[in-house]
Amino acid sequence: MSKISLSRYLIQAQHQGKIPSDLRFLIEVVARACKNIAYNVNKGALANLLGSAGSSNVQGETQQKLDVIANEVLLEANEWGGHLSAMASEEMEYIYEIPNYYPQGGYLLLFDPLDGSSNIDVNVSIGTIFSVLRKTSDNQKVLEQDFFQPGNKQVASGYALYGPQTIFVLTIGEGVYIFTLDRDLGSFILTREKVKIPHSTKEFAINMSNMRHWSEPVKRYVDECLAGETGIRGKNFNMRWVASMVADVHRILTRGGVFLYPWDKREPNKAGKLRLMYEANPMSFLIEQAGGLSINGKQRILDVEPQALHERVAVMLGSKEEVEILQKYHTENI
Ligand code: AHM
Ligand code: MG
Repeated sequence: MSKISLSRYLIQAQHQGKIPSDLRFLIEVVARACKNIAYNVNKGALANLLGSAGSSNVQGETQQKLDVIANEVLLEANEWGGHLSAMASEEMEYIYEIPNYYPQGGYLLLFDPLDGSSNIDVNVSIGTIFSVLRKTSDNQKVLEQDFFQPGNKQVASGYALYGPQTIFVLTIGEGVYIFTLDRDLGSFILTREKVKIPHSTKEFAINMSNMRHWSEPVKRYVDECLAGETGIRGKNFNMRWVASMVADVHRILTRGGVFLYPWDKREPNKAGKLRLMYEANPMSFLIEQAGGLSINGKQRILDVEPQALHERVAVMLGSKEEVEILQKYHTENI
């Protein structure tokens, strides 16, 4: 059978009435930008691209050179095609309206241009996360409030993973499809379709160094995993933590598992570390499309009504059975 490229997959989806042509174009442009980012990530020190950019983003985090480059690549690729009204990024305090000398489109694009920044300089997997919403208001000028839609309104989401292979993972609300970059062809080729996360697992992912700050339900859950086969769970668990959400989520999509970045007592006023609109929502859409669950403790993340562009949220996602246990512990703990 001939190989199916991302372009062919998207054109077929368009012909089947699953996506309109402007959304197809949008996703193709994002994927093209990810190829460009992959090229820069590969160059690394050879092109003097490692290290700090000497600036901070709105969250007060130091920006790496590649954070800044990836952000620029995504903005430049997406601003002229006529498919967008505006973009928002982890690296920009305010939304980026499409300049009026370019045609305007009906979509809003959010992204974390390079997630897992702490892994850039140590050559560990990093990725780009994106989320697509419709602009539903009629106002000519795009407002930040136009972005404040719950994740269940996303029309597409995905990520690119820059690891041993460059992988593009996508959902248009019709299951999860995985494409691998064929560098000889310059194309993303379909390598897995209709991905399903196993409902049960023996693997969890959490930054254990924060254990002393966790809430009771999270402590209880992890303690029970650590107790192994002689404990209440009756099985031994393994632990993984890449510190790149993209890589951790990709492992869960591939072989199951559960990922937690919960609220903790370090900064009690912060809902969590990860950002709702361009990290948690796009990943939650993928996870649910693959048969998993994603919650902030008690609530489905996709139902959270955003109040701010850079809002944070606690994240617990992955294999259904594990997330259900976590939800039960959080609900019992009221
Ligand atoms: P970033 O967007 O600044 O890279 O932060 C998000 C990353 C996630 O990819 C990862 O799951 C988490 O931060 C790791 O955090 P920690 O270093 O606290 O373990
Ligand atoms: Mg990030």
